[in-house]
Amino acid sequence: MPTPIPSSVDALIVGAGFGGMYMLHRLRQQGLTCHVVEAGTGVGGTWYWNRYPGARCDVESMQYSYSFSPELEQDWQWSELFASQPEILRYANHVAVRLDLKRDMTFETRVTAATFDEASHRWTVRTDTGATVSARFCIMATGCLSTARQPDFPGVDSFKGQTYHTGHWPHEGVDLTGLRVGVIGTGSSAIQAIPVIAQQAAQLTVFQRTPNFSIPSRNAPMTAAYEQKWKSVYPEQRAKARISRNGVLTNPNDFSALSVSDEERTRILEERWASGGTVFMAAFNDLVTNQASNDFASEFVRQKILGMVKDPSTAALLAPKGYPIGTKRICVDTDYFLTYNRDNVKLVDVSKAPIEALTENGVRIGDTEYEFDAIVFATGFDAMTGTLTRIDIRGRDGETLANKWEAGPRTYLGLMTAGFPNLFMITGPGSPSVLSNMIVSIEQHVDWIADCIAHLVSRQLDSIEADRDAENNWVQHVNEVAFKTLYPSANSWYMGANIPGKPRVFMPYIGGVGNYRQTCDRIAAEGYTGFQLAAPAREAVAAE
Ligand code: N01
Repeated sequence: MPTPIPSSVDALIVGAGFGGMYMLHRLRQQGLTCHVVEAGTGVGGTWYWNRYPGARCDVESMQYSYSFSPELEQDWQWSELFASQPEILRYANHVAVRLDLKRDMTFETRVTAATFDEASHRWTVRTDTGATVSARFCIMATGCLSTARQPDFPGVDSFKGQTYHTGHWPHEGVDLTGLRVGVIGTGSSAIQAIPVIAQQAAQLTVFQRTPNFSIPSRNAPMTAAYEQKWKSVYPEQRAKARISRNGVLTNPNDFSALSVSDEERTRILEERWASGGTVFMAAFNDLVTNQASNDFASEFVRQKILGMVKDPSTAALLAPKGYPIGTKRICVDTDYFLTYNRDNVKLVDVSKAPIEALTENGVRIGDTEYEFDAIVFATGFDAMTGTLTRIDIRGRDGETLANKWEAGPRTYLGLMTAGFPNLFMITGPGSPSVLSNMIVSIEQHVDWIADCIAHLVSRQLDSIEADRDAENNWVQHVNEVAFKTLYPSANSWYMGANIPGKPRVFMPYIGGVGNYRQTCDRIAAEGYTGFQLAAPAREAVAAE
């Protein structure tokens, strides 16, 4: 029986991932009454849902963890350089127990609607269990990649075998041993899952529409020396990450790929390839802004792929072409390309001849039917906006968020959207979010929101709302910065390109985690420039 939801709170938080968990902790510390509503049966967000084989984080575990508690970061021990999904989920549960978060959380309950009442300046939030809660603040900690994109192939329901989506993997696990398995998609999730599935399945067929650039992770067991090295300098390292470009310490080279000789460029790329992981993209400072520089890095990785895959036609299909490296989310793998050297693995190119239908036996392309016992949809997410616009959120004058964002998301700083007072988003569109170490960006947003609410409470103000002009300027700025880079040239989910009919808008803010933090801090220090703070006060929020 889920914990009952109180009928009235100061702050209602939607989602019990890393954002919702820390938000609850901060606001409780400030004396607010708060409650978290979560669709899953437990905490962890992304790491609760994405349980597919091989799931792991591509940010180093020493950097992918909360930094707000020195005791927590010193106590917790990671077993690998890159933590696996089960270990990150254990960490999330450890934090929830340690901070006693679950007593203010209701699980197995999905928020379906949130309506702003102009007279009381309060939100009425509804759930799929019929609960209604009144809240002064509504905080969407709903994640950027939380609405799975289920493919709508004709005949999808006629397939007699099992289908799975990587983002909704069964909690009890799936035994694919000895089965004929099809995987549709070759994004980050598939690239992690395929090498593991290939070891279990009798036959694995991968349907690839767009090949991806992927860098070997070089994952390894954590050593005591490496862990201690980090833990002895955590405060300094965390401070550096907060003002870095992506919230990850990548030891970036601050010079152009064009400023060095051919030999030196190759030497640097080899060095990055050998050390592994996304730090590859920090080999030069212009890989995502200068086509010529990017061409070198793209070609370097293409040659690596061609060198790893034995069958020349499979190798040629796997080598990405037509978009610059890094402009679709760079992938990180363990033996992904080598997996295609196995006798039981086959690659099918669906870029020109797409999957037409699912049949009762499998997948049909033209006259060919591929027969399977199980099909894995690694087809991604309706990223950044999909979860928010699926909730019936209504602000001033009954305007819905889905309607307001019809031509693309409009936010001020990715934190609020005009016309929706006291509705905050953690890592919303228009903030660095998915272009950064998510935990660094989550902590920054939670701290900013908590400080903002403390500001309102201490001044007995009713509400805060983004100004339309400030929002327009921010949307324009987000767009301008994006179009100074190579990112918009790729058909990526950053651009909404993976969802038919979704507006093509570059959704995250690419101006850099450090710059963005400075902007948010300055705006707060100036008394929340670009926001309207409602006065006179009705009542002190914390005293409700
Ligand atoms: O999803 P994706 P994902 N027929 O959208 C293909 C994060 N993440 O779940 O590129 C055939 O990247 C689609 O093809 P195309 C990370 O931010 C992080 O893998 O549209 N194929 C694509 O290949 C990541 O970027 C980690 O042409 C179809 C694939 O499905 C994000 O999550 C691990 C198709 C979808 O790839 C999403 O990754 C995992 C069709 N009809 C995920 N429809 C780490 O931290 C779609 N596709 C390591």
